[in-house]
Amino acid sequence: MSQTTFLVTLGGFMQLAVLTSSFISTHLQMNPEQLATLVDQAAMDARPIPQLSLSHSFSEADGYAIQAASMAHRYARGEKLIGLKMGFTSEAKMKQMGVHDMIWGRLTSSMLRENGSVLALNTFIHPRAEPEICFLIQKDIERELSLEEAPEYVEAVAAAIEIIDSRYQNFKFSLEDVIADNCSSAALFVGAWQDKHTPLGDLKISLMIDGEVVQTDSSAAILGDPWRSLQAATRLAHQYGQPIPAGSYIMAGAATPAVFLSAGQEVKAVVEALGEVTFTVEG
Ligand code: OOG
Ligand code: MG
Repeated sequence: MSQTTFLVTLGGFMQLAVLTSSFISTHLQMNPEQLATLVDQAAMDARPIPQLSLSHSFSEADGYAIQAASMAHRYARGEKLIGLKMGFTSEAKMKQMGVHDMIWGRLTSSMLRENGSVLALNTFIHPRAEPEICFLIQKDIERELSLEEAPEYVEAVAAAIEIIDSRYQNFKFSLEDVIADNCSSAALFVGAWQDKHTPLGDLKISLMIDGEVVQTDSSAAILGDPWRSLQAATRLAHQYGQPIPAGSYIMAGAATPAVFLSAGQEVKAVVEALGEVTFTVEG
């Protein structure tokens, strides 16, 4: 090959390379609204997608913007905001998922299931259950509350189970990814409401499957006391401009790792002093 031919060939190749990479980057660089559509569609189709952070670099604040945009799709379909959930408020959860900070997401009317009901698996990708504590809000919250004033805004507390179902392949994500995916929120079951004065700082929380305890810990694993999780929820909601109206549910986050579900299981969470909540996986 003469030197000229070589240079022409090299030039052509480089031009092609530039064209290809600009095609790939315009194709991959989606805006928050387009990324929100991806996670929303994955949830609707129950089909996992690659982690967004593999093709896009974005911040936690961007993750919350994507989450808000994906929720707008749900509201447009008629789902109502019923509350908020805290995530990664225990060491056990952070360790299981390989992340380092707490997060918050939104709960909608379509996620709330009746205690004791049957959960069909076909609308989920790879659902997991985790035992939780839920707060029922009594008065509108529009600012960060102190730990001391929080009880005044709460009506009752209950044992709960959260179903999480990451829209990402293999349930693998970065903190930004999981925030964008509304913190894996998929469904929740709430037990009978109990006196809000019940001390929550050191209650035994267990998840049982078919009568056997599969996870157990103390509620102290949740930031030392689940009330701290509620306090953090008021801080984060205020920071991101999300009001918490009276009647909202606030999930404090799991004290234990989450457990994959399979057909036919009887799942129950038992929280000392608060009672139990249960569902059956369709078999
Ligand atoms: C994210 C949700 C975390 C909790 O209770 O810590 C969460 C996930 O683990 O997929 O809900
Ligand atoms: Mg949870």
